[in-house]
Amino acid sequence: MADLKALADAVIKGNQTESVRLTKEALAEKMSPKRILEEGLIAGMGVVGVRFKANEVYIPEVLISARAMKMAMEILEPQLAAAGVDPIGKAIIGTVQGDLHDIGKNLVIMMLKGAGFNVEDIGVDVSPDAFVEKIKASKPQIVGLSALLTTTMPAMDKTIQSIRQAGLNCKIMIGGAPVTQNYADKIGADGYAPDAATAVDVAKSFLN
Ligand code: B1M
Repeated sequence: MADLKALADAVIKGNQTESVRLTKEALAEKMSPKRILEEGLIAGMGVVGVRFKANEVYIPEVLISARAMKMAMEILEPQLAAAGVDPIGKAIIGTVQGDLHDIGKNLVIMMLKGAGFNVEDIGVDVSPDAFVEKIKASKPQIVGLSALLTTTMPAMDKTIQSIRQAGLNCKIMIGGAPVTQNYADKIGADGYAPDAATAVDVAKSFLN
């Protein structure tokens, strides 16, 4: 019988070979893809998120775990789609105009995917108009803006104004090293997260 606890452990330890092997084993035993996702991969990334928040593990460990999850997801995703398993929510995330930093954004995306969200990465240096167009095309419930420079924080304000003026119905979360809850309140963002693990909590709170 495939061991989902061992699969979760493989993700926690960032053991890519084991996460792939155990996912294949579980599928070969006809275990439901949803169960493999929830009790194996998401359970493992959930533990990583808790440890990251508690400063028990750091960014390199999170990236290694996320890679182990990603490799297993590549095997699982077609089976999930075939079984009609829906993601818990849809998000698009980008770094705002003028800003090329993407390491934090990518980490947020990995953690959200790890929590069961369908996430579209729209890249870096994304203009307010491009955000609006992407939201119109993809209709996400959640839009994430990342900025790492004090000089690009005003682009978050402009982007939020453009999204609101276009009348688009979505929750907006912002984050990045210079960003604060005060700034989020000031520019009318729906939520702020100081780190990738908290971003998952904020995104989930939007769904309720
Ligand atoms: Co840049 N850079 N950089 N840089 N860079 C900083 C940010 C800086 C603080 C360095 C410094 O001077 N000490 C400084 C900004 C100063 C300021 O504005 N106050 C700076 C500068 C000035 C610049 C340039 C202007 C340098 C120059 O050319 N003169 C230039 C700007 C280019 C541009 O964007 N237009 C530049 C360029 C670069 C590189 C290209 C070399 C590279 C980026 C590579 C890449 O991202 N692919 C780079 C890097 C790597 C950094 C540092 C060293 C590291 C940033 C990082 O990745 N951190 C950074 C100094 C530092 O932070 N020590 C620095 C790790 C990452 C996981 O953390 O991104 O904060 P972070 O993400 C966290 C949270 O913030 C949060 O979750 C993440 C995980 O917990 N989070 C979100 C992030 N986005 C979120 C979104 C959310 C929620 C949470 O919801 C949607």
